[in-house]
Amino acid sequence: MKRITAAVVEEAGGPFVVEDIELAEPRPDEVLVKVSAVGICNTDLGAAAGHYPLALPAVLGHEGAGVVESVGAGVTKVAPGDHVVLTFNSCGSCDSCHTGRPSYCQQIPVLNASGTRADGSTAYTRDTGARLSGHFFSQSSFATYSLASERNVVKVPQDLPLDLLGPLGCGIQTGAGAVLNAMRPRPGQSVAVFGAGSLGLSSVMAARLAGCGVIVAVDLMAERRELALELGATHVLDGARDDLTEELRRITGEGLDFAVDYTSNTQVVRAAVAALNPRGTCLLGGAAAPGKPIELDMGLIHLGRTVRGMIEGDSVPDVFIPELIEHYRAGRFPFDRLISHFAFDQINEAIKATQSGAAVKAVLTLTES
Ligand code: CXF
Ligand code: ZN
Repeated sequence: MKRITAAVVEEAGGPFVVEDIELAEPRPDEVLVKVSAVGICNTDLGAAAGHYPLALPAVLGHEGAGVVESVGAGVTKVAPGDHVVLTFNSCGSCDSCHTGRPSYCQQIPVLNASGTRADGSTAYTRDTGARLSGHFFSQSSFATYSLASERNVVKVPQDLPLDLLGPLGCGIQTGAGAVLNAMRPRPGQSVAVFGAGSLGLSSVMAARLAGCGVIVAVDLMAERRELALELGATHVLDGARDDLTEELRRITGEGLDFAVDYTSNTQVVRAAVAALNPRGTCLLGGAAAPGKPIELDMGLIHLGRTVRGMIEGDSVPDVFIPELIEHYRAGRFPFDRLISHFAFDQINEAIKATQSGAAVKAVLTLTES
């Protein structure tokens, strides 16, 4: 057992409370990581609000970055002292995993949002012996130490500050991968991004990197639209407009080649699909409540348009995260522009800043890096 400090959410909608708890030693396929910093993602907030089938109290957090402290007997991928980014976990043995699409793994819910390991156990307990949910995205990195699996640690270079890298494990790889892995636009093609938060702005940067001709960012907040222009958007639109489709058609002429929605607002998605050119593709990248319906014009789809879901930017994290780091080094992907730092014990303030829109991507710092 290891004594760690963790932010525990006690009940749905309640605050995070920083307290000392016990963490079990790594199993043979597990990796103990000393967390340097961790980003806050909307999925953490959804789980804390009780929107996921995960029992509370729980230790959440799934954009951790840190230093390997120790490894289980069977781990060969990393060694103590290695710098790692923690990402989502996948089983490695279903068809999606075998064909290089681990974010569509059959076991995604179990391995990332059940609050336990796949076998139902938890490594997290209170002094009283009471069990806590953890293993969120196989990492629960709102804590000084994280117990990850060998599959969801990604080794990263040691010369970059760890307090920047955590969001590459979820939000930033999702936004960038939507463009670089899922859309794969040809230079000059057009892209519209609906919702210019950390995912949308990562998509904007990736669209510029990919040489897109027209890059439209749509958001309700003027500051976000401003930032989108600085990061590569060629046009911005206020998401409150009721003529989004017409305006997008006016900007693009033939209609959009690609759209990606992060708002999960059905009206916005309908406007996005209607603005596509006949062979255009709209990705749905926002978290929608299970069972939420959407009505789309079947005729538009029949003419050749594609509407599809997108998780974690279709990323193979061991390949894509190092690529994003190289783009960052070369100045082509300045994702540091999205990040605001908060001390770990300021987690509730960081969440407020995330919810108000004051912070695009809040990162909590735990140790010097
Ligand atoms: C999730 C959404 C549900 C599947 C895994 C990834 N998003 C991350 O924040
Ligand atoms: Zn996330």
